[in-house]
Amino acid sequence: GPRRLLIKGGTVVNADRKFRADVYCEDGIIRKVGCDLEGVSSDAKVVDATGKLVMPGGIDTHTHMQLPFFGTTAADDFYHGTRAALAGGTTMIIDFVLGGKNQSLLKMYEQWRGWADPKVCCDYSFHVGVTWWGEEVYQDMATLVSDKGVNSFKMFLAYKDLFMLRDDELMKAFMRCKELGALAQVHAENGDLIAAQSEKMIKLGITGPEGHEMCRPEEVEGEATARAITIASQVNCPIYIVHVMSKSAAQAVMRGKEKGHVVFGEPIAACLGTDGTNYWHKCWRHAAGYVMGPPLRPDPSTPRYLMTLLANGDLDLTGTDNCTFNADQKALGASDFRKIPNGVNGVEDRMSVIWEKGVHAGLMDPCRYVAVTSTTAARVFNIYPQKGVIAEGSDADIVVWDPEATRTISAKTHHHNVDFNIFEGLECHGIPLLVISQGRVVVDHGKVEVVRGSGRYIPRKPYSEVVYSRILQRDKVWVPEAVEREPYSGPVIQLPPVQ
Ligand code: DUC
Ligand code: ZN
Ligand code: ZN
Ligand code: ZN
Repeated sequence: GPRRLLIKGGTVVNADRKFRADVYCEDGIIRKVGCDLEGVSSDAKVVDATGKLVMPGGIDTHTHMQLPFFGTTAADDFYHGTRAALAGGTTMIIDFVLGGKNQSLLKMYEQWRGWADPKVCCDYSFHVGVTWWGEEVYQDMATLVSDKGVNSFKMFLAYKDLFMLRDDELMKAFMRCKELGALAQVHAENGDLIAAQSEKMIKLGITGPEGHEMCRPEEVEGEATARAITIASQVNCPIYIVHVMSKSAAQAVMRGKEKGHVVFGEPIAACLGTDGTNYWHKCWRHAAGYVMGPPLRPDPSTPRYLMTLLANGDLDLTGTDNCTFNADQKALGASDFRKIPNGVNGVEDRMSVIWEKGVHAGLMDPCRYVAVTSTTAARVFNIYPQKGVIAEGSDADIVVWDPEATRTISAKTHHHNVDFNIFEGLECHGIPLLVISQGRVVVDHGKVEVVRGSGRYIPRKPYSEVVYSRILQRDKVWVPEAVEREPYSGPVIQLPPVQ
């Protein structure tokens, strides 16, 4: 028979408002939201949400499950990674198809689908990395948009020789994204500066994890962020800055918005919940555990600063860049920080960390919390209202949240397939009592029961109204014309020949 679920007595929290209501789901879809729905079905499983919040499940905009990287593979695969996501209240991830130069985007997309589909426990989607430029890429982008449900592409200004694009290539990629109605995402760090300065750092004998941050300080991120926004604005293309890690990068995003550009900023759980002082930790394994690109910042006031901007609307939505490596993988860089696989955890703890540092700390209200953890992601990536809202007709991806209960984050109890947690010891208010994916209870008071391979690939259509409305309007206004005037007829000075 149909799968029926009634969530009784809770307070529904959407991005726009909070209200008391029961939520009735059937076959993975929210069918009714309203008061006193117990008469709706006699054979529904009933869960009591009295005194609790009923929120749309989290959408993590940025993960790298089982990414082949630094000669190894990220420890959380699509099974462990999505299981950890669900355990923490995230019911959808958007991962990245990401390979090196000259690789076929289409073939890689199929390869990633092959990895993910048999393993994913929650719904998911893919961004695709554009790491080189050519006719084939240009064509593949169109096919990915029209046939494969991809509406976002990530370009890199860092990882020289591996992923990095030159500015002219970045501009072409922006123009193509705009043509296709796809969203242009940018990893903004200056890859040339990083390459030169990291070599210098090693020569100076600074080979430990602190060198990773010292050779790419936050100005290196701020410069690339401003440059990417400048280039996007020149071709009137909306732009999405992934992993905004520093005050400098956040300020570049704010400056872009202030000038009227369509810029989205995505801070991640790591930079909202911890900081780069950890690179100076006496224990190498501890310090290396935090190595990621861009790095966390040693200025300890950064997390609260970024959270404040996120609360205000200066930054927009959150992901994690979840890309985990075990201590023995991190040890590939034991004598040279350049070889430490870049990546940290986050997919399991993002919802709790943002509740703790955002809502519990008094910086944001529950509606804004839902916006930055779910709704805005759904809107920007064009899967709203299928995702990101508790409403009739939407997918039954739901979290029943206890805002007062606490838990202490630890690698001992997390669901990641990795032996380290960057939030170790952080006590968080706010825990997911129940997590519901496709109308099925997959987390029940700490008991995690997921179904391998049950997650669906969610195709996304181009031209999100949110992303493109202002741009399309501006294109109509901006029609430059040459001034009509008499041709110049005066004397012409003969310049001396160039020596
Ligand atoms: N940064 C990371 O730390 N890991 C994956 C890719 C990236 O850009
Ligand atoms: Zn990146
Ligand atoms: Zn240690
Ligand atoms: Zn990433």
